[in-house]
Amino acid sequence: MGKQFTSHATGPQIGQYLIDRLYALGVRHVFGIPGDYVLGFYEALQKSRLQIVNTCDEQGAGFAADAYARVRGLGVVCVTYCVGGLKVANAAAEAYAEKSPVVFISGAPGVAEQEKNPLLHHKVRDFDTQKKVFEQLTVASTVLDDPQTALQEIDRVLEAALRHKRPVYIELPRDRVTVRGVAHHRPANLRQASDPITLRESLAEAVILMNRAKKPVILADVEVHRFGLQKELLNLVEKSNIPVAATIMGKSVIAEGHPNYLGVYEGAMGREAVRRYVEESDCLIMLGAFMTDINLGIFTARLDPSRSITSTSEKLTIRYHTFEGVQFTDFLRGLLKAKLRRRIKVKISPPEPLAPFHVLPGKKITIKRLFHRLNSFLSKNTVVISDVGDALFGAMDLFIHEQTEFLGAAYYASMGFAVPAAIGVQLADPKRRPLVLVGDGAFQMTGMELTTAIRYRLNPIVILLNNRGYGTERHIQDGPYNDVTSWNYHLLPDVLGAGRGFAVETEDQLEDALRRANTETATFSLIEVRLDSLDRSPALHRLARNLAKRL
Ligand SMILES: Cc1ncc(C[n+]2csc(CCOP(=O)(O)OP(=O)(O)O)c2C)c(N)n1
Ligand SMILES: [Mg+2]
Repeated sequence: MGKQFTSHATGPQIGQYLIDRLYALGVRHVFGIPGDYVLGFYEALQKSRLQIVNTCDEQGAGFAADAYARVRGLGVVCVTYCVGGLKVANAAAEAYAEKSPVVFISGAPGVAEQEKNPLLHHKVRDFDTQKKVFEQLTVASTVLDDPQTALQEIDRVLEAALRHKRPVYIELPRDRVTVRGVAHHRPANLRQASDPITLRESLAEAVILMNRAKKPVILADVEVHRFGLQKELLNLVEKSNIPVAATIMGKSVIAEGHPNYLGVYEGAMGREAVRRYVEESDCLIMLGAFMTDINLGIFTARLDPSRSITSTSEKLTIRYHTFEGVQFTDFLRGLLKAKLRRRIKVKISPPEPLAPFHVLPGKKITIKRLFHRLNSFLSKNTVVISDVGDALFGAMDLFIHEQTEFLGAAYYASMGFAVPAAIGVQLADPKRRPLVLVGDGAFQMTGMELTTAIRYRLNPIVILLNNRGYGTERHIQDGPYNDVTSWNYHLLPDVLGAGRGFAVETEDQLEDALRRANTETATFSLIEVRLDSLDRSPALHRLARNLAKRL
C-alpha cells in the first residue's frame, strides 16, 4: 500500500463518496477484477451496498457493465491499473460508440508513490498513459488525486455520463481511497434546457410538415432507448396514429406487436414492405437515429433529407434547416403537446415469419428454420442478446414482444459482447431470462464467462451458431483464416461444473433442447446448433441479393 496521506478536509472519504453517489444513481453491481492498486477500493466496495461481480476477464466485465447500463441507466466497471484498464478500453470504445453510460473506475499507484517517476509494476510509459487513452474513449475523465476537488470531480464526471449517455473514466490513486474530501454544494438538476424560441420555431415547422404529409412515418432509433423516451414515442404514435418502424439498433424501442408497428427498416437488408413504406414517405420523422452503415443496411437505405425531420441528442434538422440548442427530449415532448392531425390507421402486414412452425423430424437444421423456430420460443420475459455475425442479422426478423427486449452491439460490432452482456442484463433485471445468440467465433472470445453466470446463479439460454468459422466473412472473402477450430461446446458444462449442454443437428433435436432449456431454470443452457458452414440467414441473403441487383 502507498504511504499514508492525511487531508484536513472534513467531507466524506473519497472512495466512500464515489460508492454512495453510484448507489444513489441506481447502481447495485460493479463488474471487474481486482489488483493491488485497487484492492483498497475493493475493500470499501465489499463493505458497501454494492455487489462486486467478478468476471473471468476484464473485457467480460466491460461488456457486462455496458449491457447493465443499457437496461438500468448506469453501469460500473472497476479494474486495476493498465493491465486491467487497457483491457477494458475496447469495451469503453463500444460504450462510447453506441451511447451507453458506463463508469470505468481504475485503481492507480498512490500519488506519493508516483513522485520521482519510479518504475512501478503495470506502468506503461508515464503514469498518465492510461488516463490519456481513456480521454479518447470517454466524455469525461478525472484523476481523484486532490482532496480539494475530488468530490466535485466525481459529480462532474457522473453527470456527464448521464447527460451524454456515454462512458466516463475515474482514476483513484490507492492512497486517496480513505482520504476525506472537501464537501461542495451540489446543484439539484443539471439538465440542459432548450432555447425556448428555437424550440417553438422548430416545433412549428415540424408540425406543418407532419400535418401536410400524406404518408408520414416515424423511424425510431437507439437514442429513444438510451434517453428513456420509449413512453413518449408510444404516446406520439398513439396520439397521431402515424406508423412507426425501428432500426436494428433501435429494435424493440416499441413493442413489435404494436398495431402501428411496421417492422425493422434496414435498407435493402430489411423486409421489402417496410423499406418501400419508409422510403416512399413524404415526411420521415427520425427520432434518435444513428446513421450508421449497418443501421442503413450497409448504405442501401434511400432516405431523402428534403422530406425528413431528424432529431437526436446532438442535432435537429428539418429538411435542410438546422436548429441549434434544441434538446432531443424537449423536441419529442413538444411534439406530444402539439396539435398533430390524427390519422386513420394504416393497415400493415405483420412482420414475418409468424406462420406456425412445424418440426420436420430428422431434417438437418438451417439458420432460417432456427430463427423461425425461435420466433415462437420467445416469451414476455425473454431478452434477446445478439452477438456480431449472423446471430445479429438473423435476429432482425425475430418478433420481440415488449419494449427493450433486444440488445446487440450493432454499430461498434465487437465480437464477444453477447455472453457477458447476458450477465449484465440479468443482474440489472432478474425477472428477465436472456436468450443469447452467438457465433462460434465470438463464443470462443468470451464464452468462458458462463462460469460467471454459474457463480451468480444466472440462467441464460445460449444458442451457439456453430458454422465452424467466421461465416459472415466467408460471404465477403473466404480463406483458411476464416476457419475456427470446433470444440465440443455441449460438453462445456462438464468442465464448468454446472449448466446443461446440447448438441443439435436436426429439427427434432432442437425442439428437445429448447424444451429442456425452458424447464431447466436453475442454471444456464448451452445449445450448440451445428450448421452448414455456408448457411446464412434470410436477412444476410436479402442483403446480398439486393446488393447484387444494384451492381
Ligand atoms: C473483436 C472482433 N474481431 C474481429 C471482427 C471482424 N468480424 C466480423 S464478423 C466476424 C465473424 C464472426 O464469426 P462468428 O462469431 O462465428 O459468427 P458468424 O459470422 O459465423 O455468424 C469477424 C471475425 C469483429 N467484428 N470483432
Ligand atoms: Mg461462425
